[in-house]
Amino acid sequence: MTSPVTVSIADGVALVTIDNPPVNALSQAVRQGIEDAVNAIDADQNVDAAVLTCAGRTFVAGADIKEFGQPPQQPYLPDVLSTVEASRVPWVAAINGSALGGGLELAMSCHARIAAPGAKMGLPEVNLGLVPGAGGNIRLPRLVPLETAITMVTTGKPIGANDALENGLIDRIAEDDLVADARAYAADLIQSGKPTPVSERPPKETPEKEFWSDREKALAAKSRGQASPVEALQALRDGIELPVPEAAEAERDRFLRLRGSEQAAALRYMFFAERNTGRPDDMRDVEPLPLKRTGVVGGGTMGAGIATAMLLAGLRVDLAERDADAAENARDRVAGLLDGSRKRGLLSDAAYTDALSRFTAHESFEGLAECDLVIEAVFEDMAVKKDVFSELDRICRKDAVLASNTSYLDINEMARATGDPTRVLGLHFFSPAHIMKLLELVRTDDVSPKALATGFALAKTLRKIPVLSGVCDGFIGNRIMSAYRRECDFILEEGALPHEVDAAMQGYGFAMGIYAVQDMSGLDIAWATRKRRAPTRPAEERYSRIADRICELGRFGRKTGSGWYAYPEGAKSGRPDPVVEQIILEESERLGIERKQLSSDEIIDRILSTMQAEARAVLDEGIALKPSDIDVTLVNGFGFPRHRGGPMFAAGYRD
Ligand code: 3H9
Repeated sequence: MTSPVTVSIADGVALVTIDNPPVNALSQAVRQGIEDAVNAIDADQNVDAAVLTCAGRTFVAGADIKEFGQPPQQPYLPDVLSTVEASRVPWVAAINGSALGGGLELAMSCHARIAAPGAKMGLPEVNLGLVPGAGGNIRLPRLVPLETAITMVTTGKPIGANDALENGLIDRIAEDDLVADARAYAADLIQSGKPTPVSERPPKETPEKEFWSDREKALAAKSRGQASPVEALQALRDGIELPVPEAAEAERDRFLRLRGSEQAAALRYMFFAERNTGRPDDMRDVEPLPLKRTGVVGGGTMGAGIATAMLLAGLRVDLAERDADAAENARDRVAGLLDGSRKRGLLSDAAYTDALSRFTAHESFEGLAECDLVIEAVFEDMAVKKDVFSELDRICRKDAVLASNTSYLDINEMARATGDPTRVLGLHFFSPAHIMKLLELVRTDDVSPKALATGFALAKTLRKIPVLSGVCDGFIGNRIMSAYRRECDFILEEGALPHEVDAAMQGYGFAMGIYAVQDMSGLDIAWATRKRRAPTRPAEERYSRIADRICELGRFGRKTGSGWYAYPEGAKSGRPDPVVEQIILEESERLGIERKQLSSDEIIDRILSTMQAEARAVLDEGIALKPSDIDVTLVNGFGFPRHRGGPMFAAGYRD
């Protein structure tokens, strides 16, 4: 078998090229190839320097994650990198695309680094439940300031070439031809001599004990039970405080221990699950409609968010409202959201102006006539939505795809309001639509493969994670969420209070509990849905009246100053409210339930088993195609802790 690592020599410089598509991961063959390359170069007296480069669109994106479920195979990466660092000649890493994880560790084991202007560098191991495992904790704090090192290892966020240069992670940025500039750099080093290997340099800073313990405490409080951020901080501290050979041994032990952990297995599973939600195999060859002009109906929170998401992805957007005032408000809302992205530093002034110039708010549907795809985001009412669809059917191009952003309603019924149901599908965004990654793609009964393929293409353009769902009340996510929310209300009737349920969920790793979430998003829409369903609800079905009684008092959550919790003036989070407690106690009594204390574990068990039972029904009915799609939905749309892998993973499901 030919090696994925090749060496070619010209003018005393060896060009070492890694070619292991798609992302040049450090598989066993690549590690072996690098080690062989060092040995060959060291033995060749005609070679005075080496340039390490990668074929394809990126530098090395890290260790091969697929190998993590198996026993480590020699040569081990830390040893290979020590060999590079100990090479007789200077090595220059030429970084294009992304240098991530083991890829950045490889670059740091070289004697100098030059990057393309668009390159990104990071240590994302923490997101896989790991810590850098090949000297990253030793070399990084010898190149960059301590704070930069801490941020990089504990958040996993990559930095761009300019930041990398400013922080000392790289030495040069290439001007036009990366490899040519790297060769020139190598020639300079032949003249000036090999720089001191990074692991032989002193750490940039060596803080006191208290510094580390304070940081550890703060990080643990933020990590919601995920172990890897604190482990990464500790590994970095070892890298700074211990002698290098001991630090390397401690890092390796920590890496291998974490690699075998349940959290790492869950995060790895999520990594692949999120990349496996795309088009089903039978749709691989279907051509989507090219998306040049997109349309949105409705400029409320969802409509404006969807328009913003599309503008941020470079699309042209026409938004239709019912009159001039509403159109003006929609324009302000979209401009406000774009401005928010600008203030967070995600959008330059020029990009902001460009995005806004691609946006038009119309005071009627006529402005949507030339769109390739239109998404309606109007009030959740079937009659209103059907009117919108028949109007769109009349005005839009006959080949345009029409989509609904409904979160619960029957899209088949909406499709039947058009003359051509094959062009109708659901595109269910999550709020805030320009930030949340999840997009439920709802397959209506008659939808054409082309319309569905267009939905997948849109998801790709927006860099969102598409999950295919069948039509049912609430689709995958909201249906499962409704089931466990109902169960939580039963838990209240049986003995717990809202803040105890929320504390149990946060203890498990949710960012927020179900009651705090409801207060944040408002209780009125779900109340309207319950009222809509009341006439068809089976009399024998268990039904909790607690939420209805809270809504009857006009308590619709934060926006009204009270809901499941009270929000006294200026309160950032809700306070348990005796009014709500009284309603709960009265309901228990009315139902003849003797209240009993429920532990956090019992509460979580009830929530998880309800989620899992509903998830199995969703699978059995063919609403979701596979268990991992359900996990991706719950993690990305409903705050299920990623390091737990999702309810199906927690139930023992593995891909
Ligand atoms: C590590 O390095 C540990 C070391 O410290 C110590 C070791 C001892 N391995 O995301 P995409 C696949 S931990 C295997 O769709 P993009 C991916 O599954 C590692 N496969 O593209 C997909 O396959 P498919 C630290 C990988 O352009 C295809 O490549 N590194 C790996 O949107 C394309 O991926 C990381 O955590 C991998 N490492 O984004 C980086 N990476 O086509 C993880 C990707 O069959 N990777 N694949 O579905 C990424 O963040 C993104 O993939 C990247 C490209 C930004 C590189």
